[in-house]
Amino acid sequence: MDLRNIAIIAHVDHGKTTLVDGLLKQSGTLRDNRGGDTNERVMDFNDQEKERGITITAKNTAVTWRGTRINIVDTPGHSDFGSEVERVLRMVDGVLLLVDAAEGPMPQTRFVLRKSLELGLKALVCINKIDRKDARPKEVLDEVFDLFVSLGANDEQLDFPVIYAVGREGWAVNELGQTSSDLVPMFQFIIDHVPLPTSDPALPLQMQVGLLMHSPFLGRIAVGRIYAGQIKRGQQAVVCRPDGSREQFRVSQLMTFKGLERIDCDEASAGDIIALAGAGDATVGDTICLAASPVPMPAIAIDAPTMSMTFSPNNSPFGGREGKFVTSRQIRDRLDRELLSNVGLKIEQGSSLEQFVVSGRGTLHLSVLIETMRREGFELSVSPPQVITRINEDGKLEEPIEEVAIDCAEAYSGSVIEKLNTRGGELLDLQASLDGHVRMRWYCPSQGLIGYRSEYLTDTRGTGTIMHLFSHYAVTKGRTRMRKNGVMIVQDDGETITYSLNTLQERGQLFVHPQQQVYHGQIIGLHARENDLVVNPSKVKKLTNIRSAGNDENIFLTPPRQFSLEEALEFIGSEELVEVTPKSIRLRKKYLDHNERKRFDKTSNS
Ligand SMILES: Nc1nc2c(ncn2[C@@H]2O[C@H](COP(=O)(O)OP(=O)(O)OP(=O)(O)O)[C@@H](O)[C@H]2O)c(=O)[nH]1
Ligand SMILES: [Mg+2]
Repeated sequence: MDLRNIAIIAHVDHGKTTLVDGLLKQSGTLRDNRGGDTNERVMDFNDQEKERGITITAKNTAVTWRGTRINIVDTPGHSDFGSEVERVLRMVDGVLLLVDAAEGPMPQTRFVLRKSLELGLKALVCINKIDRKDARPKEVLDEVFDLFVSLGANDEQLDFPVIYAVGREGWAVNELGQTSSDLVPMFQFIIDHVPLPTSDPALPLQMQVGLLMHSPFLGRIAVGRIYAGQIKRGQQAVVCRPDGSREQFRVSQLMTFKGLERIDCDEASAGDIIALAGAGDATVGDTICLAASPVPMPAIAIDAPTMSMTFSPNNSPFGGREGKFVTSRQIRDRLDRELLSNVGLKIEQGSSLEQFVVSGRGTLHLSVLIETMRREGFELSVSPPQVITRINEDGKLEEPIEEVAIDCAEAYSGSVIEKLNTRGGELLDLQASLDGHVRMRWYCPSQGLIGYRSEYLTDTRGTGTIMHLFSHYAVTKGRTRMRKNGVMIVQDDGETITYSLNTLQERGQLFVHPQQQVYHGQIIGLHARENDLVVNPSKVKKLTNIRSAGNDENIFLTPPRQFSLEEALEFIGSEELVEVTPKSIRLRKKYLDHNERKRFDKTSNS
């Protein structure tokens, strides 16, 4: 059977997964048994992907169209999951670069295209969402061309084929102005332009693992492309790791893809993307070879992480109340397991045996892991995100700098510029568009961007977009992130009372409801001033002979501020932690004891 291998790459939200839906449906691969709305974005099947509406892990599927099998890898567009894209590009022979017809190329468009061109992959361009009212497909095509040029594309790569699409309505056309009611032009486009796999079936077997899947029946499943040779069920094979170690196994099950399913097969040969059970501990980057003639492939290179957080067991007074897994041993085992499939992640021992420094691409990369762990029943204390610095050849400290792309209404641009300036940003480019919007490009230290997203959304009344992506390392200008305001810290363990919360809310913004259990050292509010304040939220009103203590009915409390996990992580300061359990997210001081904390403050200030 004819074969094509393609990855769909783009900036976040440019419509990759929606287009894959269309390809699955129109090739007749997806049985319509899910009904209604749930049939949308079927490749985003993990819980957090559904809830957040974004793709988190790269996944593969396959469709058959007029006798050709097309292996398709859907990739995430959010920059925090960039390593997911990097690791799968070696599995394919071409990429379909989707670009939103209104937004044009964005930072992640550049990143994924650069990675593809570096690997010498053929890039096909799809200007998507041409139904948008603000679509400007011709200009966007010019911008895409400029992007190829700026990335140093060769003549052949510059001569990229183009197609126009409305992925959500399931149609594509080769020229603007043409009409079509389906994706036939898209299938044909892929078959015409994606090079055939050139891998040689006569050479000894080489399959490199690019993805891992899990099945309750088969256990771990290794997914990858066969670069050379053939593989048969029942064969003796060997896993070759980049560190030189090897592990023999028997291929107990061999599968190819069809839509969301895996179909058993007896053999497969070079060029195809397959799944394999029984390969022991094989992990991403390992090569699977025949036991008789092993030829390992080089490891997959992935950009280094730029941000880290320290995970430790939850040692708050409420530790162990809500979770199943609470010990440092359990946390370490879980993190070790995560390393097997989460290729962009790095884990090191922290300053004590109980602490683990977990590094990744950004806050979201790490918070998705924390969220997964809490859903599994883990409790953790997590330190605030810290950028990973390095020392250059001249002995100077360097910090990661990100490229920031902003699109907001002109009226808000003043406050955006002011804020980013104080956060160490450097404005590169500013363009006003006809519709009263301003587009800006900035360089800003990663450290300065921590916590900025929520401020930005407030400043632009939720109407602006902001994207950022690691760009390079530069000598640090020594700005550190500081929350301007102090916090309100609970004095003694107890339960919050409406009466006292009412007095406290005059002094700042509260994070707790009445009748909530709190502990000493917990953070329950933002102080309106710069200093921290130790408060008593459990104070009962003094009884007088006229009124009773319970007379709280007339008190109106402003609803407390609720934090998502990411917001909590970006909110806390260096001597603070986020306590994460399956049921709660609490903020706390690292040193809960008030005297101990004061002692620490004195020593660290002197
Ligand atoms: N107007 C318009 N909107 C579309 C089209 N295709 C997708 N969308 C919308 O764009 C949003 C993002 O779609 P997704 O398919 O999740 O985008 P994605 O590229 O997979 O996003 P990530 O995987 O998170 O990077 C959704 O709200 C879609 O409904 C289209 O052709 N036209
Ligand atoms: Mg997606």
